[in-house]
Amino acid sequence: MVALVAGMRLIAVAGHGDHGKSTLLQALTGIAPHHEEAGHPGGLAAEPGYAWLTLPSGGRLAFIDVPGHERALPNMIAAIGQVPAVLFVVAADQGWKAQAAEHLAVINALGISHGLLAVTRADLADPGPAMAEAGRLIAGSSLGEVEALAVSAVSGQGIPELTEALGRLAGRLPLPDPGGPVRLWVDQVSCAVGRAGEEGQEALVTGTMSSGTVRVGDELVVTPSMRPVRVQGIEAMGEPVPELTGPARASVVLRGVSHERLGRGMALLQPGRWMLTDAVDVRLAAPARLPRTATVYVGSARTVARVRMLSEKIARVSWRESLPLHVGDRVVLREHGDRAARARPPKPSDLIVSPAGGTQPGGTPAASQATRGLIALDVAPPSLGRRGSGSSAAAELESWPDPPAAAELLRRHGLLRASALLAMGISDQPEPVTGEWLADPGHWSDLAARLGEAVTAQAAREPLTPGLTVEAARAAVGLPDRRLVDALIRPPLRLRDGLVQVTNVGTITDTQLSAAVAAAVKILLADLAAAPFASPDADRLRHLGLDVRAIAAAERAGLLLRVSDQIVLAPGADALAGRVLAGLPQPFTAADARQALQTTRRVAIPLLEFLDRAGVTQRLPDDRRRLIQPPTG
Ligand SMILES: Nc1nc2c(ncn2[C@@H]2O[C@H](COP(=O)(O)OP(=O)(O)OP(=O)(O)O)[C@@H](O)[C@H]2O)c(=O)[nH]1
Ligand SMILES: [Mg+2]
Repeated sequence: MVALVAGMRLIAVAGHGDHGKSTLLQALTGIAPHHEEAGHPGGLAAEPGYAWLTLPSGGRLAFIDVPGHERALPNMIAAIGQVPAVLFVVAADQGWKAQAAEHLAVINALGISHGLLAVTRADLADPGPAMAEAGRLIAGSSLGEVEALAVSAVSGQGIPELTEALGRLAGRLPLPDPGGPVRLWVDQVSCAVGRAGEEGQEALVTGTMSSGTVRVGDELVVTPSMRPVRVQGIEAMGEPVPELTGPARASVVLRGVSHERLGRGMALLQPGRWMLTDAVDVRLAAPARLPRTATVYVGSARTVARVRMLSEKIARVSWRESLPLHVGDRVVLREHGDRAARARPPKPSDLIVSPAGGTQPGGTPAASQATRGLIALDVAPPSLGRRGSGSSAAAELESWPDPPAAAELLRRHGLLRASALLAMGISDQPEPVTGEWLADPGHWSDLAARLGEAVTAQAAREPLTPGLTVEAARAAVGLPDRRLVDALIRPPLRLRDGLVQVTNVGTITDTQLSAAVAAAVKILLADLAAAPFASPDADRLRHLGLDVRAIAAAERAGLLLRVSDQIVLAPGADALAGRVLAGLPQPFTAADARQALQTTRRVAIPLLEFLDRAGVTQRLPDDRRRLIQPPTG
């Protein structure tokens, strides 16, 4: 039994209201899809129903019967979000209708790619025209060309063929991943029938689980509080089961929480596998100009989101709630289409439908709203500061594959804990550089260079006591953990008596640089620490006694960076310049660079030429430049 349930394939049944979805499901499965909250004002089902079927092969299909009424669209999106396949139902005598189009738009936004078309009520009209029209429209969506069948729930025509086609569809679905991260989006909550005296500490929740395995006895956490709860019982396809693997529809009895504290839009999560986020960088499934605010549907939650377009295809979307989201997840965005919504955008209190479920506030005419699909690229995006940083972020994110992998996230974040990357949804990870820390290779060598610079600069400032404590080195490079300093110490750096030192520092300061030159360089570096691109002018150099020979010696010792004969900067100023220029819209002019580096033309031009030679920047025929080797971090 466990094996059979674990092998369940989940299929959503979508289509215009009253076209015969529930009746067809009953004809297929013998089960009248049970709707929890059947008391919808219009007399129509607002909540998803549920039915299941055992195929002759032994495989089992579970169906989510999506409500067709336009006011139930949020519930429809919640129900369909985790489902890998769709049975699209169109009535032969009615043809393609508004809600069918809405459902297809949601399916397309979610990127669902497996489906079947059933043209039902074929006893009432010739199914040909409806099949041709629906087939054509569906082919233009993420479902693509689908197998189409004419059926009648009344005469039984086509039902065996549809069962066979569903079996073939199930065989094409991706295999469930029992080790995937568990997330069950709650859409219905009720009071579990607990043992005497224990009421109030148990709840029965129903929802759709996208992946992973839940077992009786497991501890899960509930969003947004991340309060732990214990799984007391699991029911799937009408029977209690000891464990269940998603995608699946499940009812779970929870211990440790009262049903009054739970509601639609919350999720049950496997501890450690999720992070909560209120901002996400997304790719638009199709390029569009999004409004500044819109409603976003994440699993069974919905919220008003602020949208900042970073390019035609990339946006940062943020909201007030804390929602569990993974890199690669799809969410649905709907624009506030009608006048009423524009005049009064929904307040946060409107957002998540109350635990009682049922109707939603607003009742916005659904047909006037544009539905868009968003693919999460970074669920913990760095803050966007300066102007222009949005466009460089977009340029980077546009180059990411779908779905992004550890390499992309590390390139963007530089350093991440393995547990944080796992909670973002990336389980395929590189070897840590130390302990739990993962690093982007480019950023890591940049950090090693910065540590070397910090140690060398200190040795120049204090030639008699060269060496930084590990904590001072950590702070100088801006590392989040001292263990990273240890991991970065490689020749010529060494750790001696608790100090990070450069092995050859003694020889250089003593023999190659006179005390006077070392002192002069120390003064120069102190100036440059305050204004890294304010190279001293010829007068200042002469005044300090730094002639061409002394500067060359200091450069050999790694104490100065000689950009040209007249321009000297602190070691590492080139990398710093690269990082500053990376923040500019590309390509940029010399004047842009001068301004960003807060320096003069006297310094900016030789520095840019230096960076050109070093392969950091490239000079274009129109004299503008672009960064060809963006520094990481
Ligand atoms: N003649 C005929 N009538 C059908 C057939 N299938 C459904 N009906 C009728 O069509 C009406 C709507 O069927 P439902 O199954 O409730 O439709 P639905 O798509 O589930 O509707 P919502 O749940 O509101 O979205 C009912 O009166 C059914 O009896 C069929 O194959 N032939
Ligand atoms: Mg129905």
